[in-house]
Amino acid sequence: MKKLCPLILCTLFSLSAASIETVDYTQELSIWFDTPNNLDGQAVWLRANGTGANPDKTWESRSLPIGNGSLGANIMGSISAERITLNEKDALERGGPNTAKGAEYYWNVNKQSAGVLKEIRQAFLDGDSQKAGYLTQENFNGLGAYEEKDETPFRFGAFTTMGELYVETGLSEINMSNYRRILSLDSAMAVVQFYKDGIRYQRKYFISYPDSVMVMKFTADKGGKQNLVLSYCPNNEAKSHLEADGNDGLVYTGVLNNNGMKFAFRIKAIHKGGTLKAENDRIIVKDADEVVFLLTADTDYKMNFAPDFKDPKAYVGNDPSQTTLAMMDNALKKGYDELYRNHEADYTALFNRVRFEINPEIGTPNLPTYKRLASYKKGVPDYQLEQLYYQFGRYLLIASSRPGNMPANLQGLWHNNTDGPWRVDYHNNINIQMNYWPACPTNLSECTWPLIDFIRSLVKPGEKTAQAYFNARGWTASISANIFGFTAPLSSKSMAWNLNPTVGPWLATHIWEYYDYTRDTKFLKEIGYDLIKSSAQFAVDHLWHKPDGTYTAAPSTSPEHGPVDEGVTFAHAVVREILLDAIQASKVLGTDAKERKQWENVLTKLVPYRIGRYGQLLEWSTDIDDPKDEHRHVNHLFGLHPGHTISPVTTPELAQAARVVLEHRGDGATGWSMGWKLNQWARLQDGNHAYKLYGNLLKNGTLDNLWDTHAPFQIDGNFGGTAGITEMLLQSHMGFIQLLPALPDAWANGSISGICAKGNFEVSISWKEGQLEKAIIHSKSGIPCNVRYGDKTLKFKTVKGKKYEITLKGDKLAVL
Ligand code: FUC
Repeated sequence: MKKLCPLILCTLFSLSAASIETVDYTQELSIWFDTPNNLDGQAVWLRANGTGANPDKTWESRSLPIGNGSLGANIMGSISAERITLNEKDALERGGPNTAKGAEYYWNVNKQSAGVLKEIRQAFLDGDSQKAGYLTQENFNGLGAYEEKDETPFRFGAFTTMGELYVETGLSEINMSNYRRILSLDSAMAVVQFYKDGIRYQRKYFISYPDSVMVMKFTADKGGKQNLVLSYCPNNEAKSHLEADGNDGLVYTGVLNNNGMKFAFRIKAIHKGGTLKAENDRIIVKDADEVVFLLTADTDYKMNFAPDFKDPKAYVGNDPSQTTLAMMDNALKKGYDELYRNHEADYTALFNRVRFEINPEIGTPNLPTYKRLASYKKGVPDYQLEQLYYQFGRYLLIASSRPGNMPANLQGLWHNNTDGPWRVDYHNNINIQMNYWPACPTNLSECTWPLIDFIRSLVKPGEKTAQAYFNARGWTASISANIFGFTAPLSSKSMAWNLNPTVGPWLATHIWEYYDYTRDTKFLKEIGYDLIKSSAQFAVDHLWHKPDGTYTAAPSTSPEHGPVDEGVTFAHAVVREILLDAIQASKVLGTDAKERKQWENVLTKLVPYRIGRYGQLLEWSTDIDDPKDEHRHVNHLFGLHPGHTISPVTTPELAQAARVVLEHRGDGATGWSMGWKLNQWARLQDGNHAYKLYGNLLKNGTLDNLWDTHAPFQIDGNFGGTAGITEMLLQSHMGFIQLLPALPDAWANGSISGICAKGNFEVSISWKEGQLEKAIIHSKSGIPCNVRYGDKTLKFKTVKGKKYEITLKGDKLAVL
């Protein structure tokens, strides 16, 4: 972020600073507030059921999230007590085979409905779509409920809070000034600073991935000022026990009522000066100069790719009271400075790969982020806020998705209640996929690993779902998944959202994407290919081979929209994508030539894209589209984005039909929907319209802490936004690298470095007055490079490890 007044706050604070450093973190790439939060929302434990709003608005819009992929926390930064909400995504979740009725009951969620397909398809042939719809609705739901009130024990489950910590400070807001609550994206650290009675107080918080520990440091520029009482409020869905651990710590053990999942955390406090003691369930600090709290947390959850369907403990692993002990021993040995150094090195190695600047010559005053957002909403340009939002998406992915953990869920990793909107689940009809759109393009391919592991966890249970409903080979999943391999449709008869068998193949396209960006052939051979192939097998088998020789997805629905159909565009687009992926993957590995022929054959006979009476890309098999329809889902444009079967360069007529759909749908909607349309407009290479969607996402789908809102808070829009900006600047999905394909007029000057293109290229681009200045392409696999800028093209061979500078020479692209 541009540093307009780097010294002002520094100086203010440094006048009296003696024992604490005087960094002004607001001058870094940061999200910050200048007023403290109140404590009204503490541990209210309200359930935001269904699609309900979060009851704690302050938490939702004014807390600061930190995390390391498994442990997450939100910092509220109140004065009289620090309130910290805690989460464990690896993984504190209710539901699963260890619920009271046992494993066999848990896994008995699929209806055996494949036998009904013949009748449904005959009804379509007879033109009786009502009968087809009725039969589908009665048979293509599942046996497990989505709401706790509809089923005891609740087996689908929900992501749940690990409770809240409070650190009472004994300070009031009287005579308090210069308050700052800052999330530094440069160092992945939250900082709270303020003056009180002339003394400068500072709290710092970070969660380390390499050392699996949360670190909290309380200091002041005057000695003896730390009078703290640390206490904890547990999740009331658990039996829990909290006790002192020696003189300087607490140990908590809990067991979730619903499924017996064990979880634990430990806290140790290290103080300088004064006294410190652990008493029952509290840590009491008196007159200390400085206190560092270390927190380690874990559950007994174990990821399982091949669960034994009879074993209630299939997902039960190590005892968390032991694992947290080992983590704590390690953290205590290292101490604050070393823990911070490790954390910073680990985080910056990922985060600093990408730099982004828009119109660097135009400065914006360094105001608190919520004030900047408010003036942006009124139409005041703020390019640095746009940069910040972009990088915040990368920050959030690093904080919520690191190898060895579960993927980012509907709220990433941050949730403050016992149950939440849509169970804070893995929603497979757009949301989890959107979470991972920015991973490879923004040079965070490692962060895809939790998604890859999650997909692997769906295969064995997903084979049962594929057989039960379609008598199909391979595997699939349905609309909602959990950490315990849930792949069946839910019990609702509302087919519009609950019938969605192509979400499995959609997930599997991410496996190919990962390969396509990284060109990691070992991965493809050892892990990726089987996932893609078995998904392609499902895709083929689940289609209806009609008497006229065509293949169509019957029955299917367009996500959350419209009737049961004999073949929706979305389902066909996904099938097209996974079959193309499988064909390419089998060619890369030189395998399955015979099966490849079948995939190619199905592709040629799959019902094609069709253009309707308004010039729109048809959403359903018949032209029932309504130009006034502003539904948030735009899944029938899957081929435009995230797929690659529609493009203005290669299929201009279809691209035009997709444009008509986007024009009909309009530029508003929920946060994630605006994020998606931003990507789709970018793929249409209309930079100004993409920019309009980005503006709308910031103006109408963003909370004060820059979290995306549906409403309520849902993290997918953050990731969709970051992915969309990358799509505006670089595209590589059509077999060539396109530089600045959708640069808006407003971004006249700028640069981005370190983003990635398919083929394992790293790309840096700078532009001036709306024109390419130069691009540096780093070839990391040494494959030929095919570049486009506008209508100019350039092909050249590359050597692995070499960088190539591309510029405009006259009206041609040239490589230096
Ligand atoms: C999809 C969307 C909803 C919501 C839910 C979590 O089903 O249609 O708007 O985002 O996911």
